[in-house]
Amino acid sequence: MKRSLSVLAAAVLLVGAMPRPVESDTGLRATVGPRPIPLPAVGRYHCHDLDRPIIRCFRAPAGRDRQVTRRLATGFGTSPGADTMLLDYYVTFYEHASYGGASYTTSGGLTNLADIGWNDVVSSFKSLNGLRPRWWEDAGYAGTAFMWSAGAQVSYVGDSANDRFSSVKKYP
Ligand SMILES: [Ca+2]
Repeated sequence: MKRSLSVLAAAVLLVGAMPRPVESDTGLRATVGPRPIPLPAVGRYHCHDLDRPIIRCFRAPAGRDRQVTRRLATGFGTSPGADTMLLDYYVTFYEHASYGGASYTTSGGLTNLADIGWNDVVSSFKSLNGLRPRWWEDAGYAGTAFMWSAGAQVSYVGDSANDRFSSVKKYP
């Protein structure tokens, strides 16, 4: 009995050490350059999801910002419907106050920030395109909602909201 238990424990350890699948039930998947990364690792990088369902991640925010800018420059007028999609990006959010730590620029709703390693992490954000995010303390846009004015640049969300957001979507 003891031996079979230790074999089982070893098997569990082995499974635990295997890379997690990059797919989630949201259909999102993530890369750093050409390399796929597990979705929960997204929270350690600087990413954007303008190419949904692909989340593109970078080791520095400048890499992400350059690519977002390039998408905007090349997107307008070159591909049907592209401007609508690109104008949908509405917020960059940050791990720490004063726009520090990991960051993420999104173009769509994120029903469960835990999927991408961002649950209860956000401390500051910058609204983009004159839009704004609406945040919820629970996944699935549930629980207490938090919102600031359109275009708000919020260097600290405050003690009552810090590290509490679990879902987000665009609000006009
Ligand atoms: Ca935080």
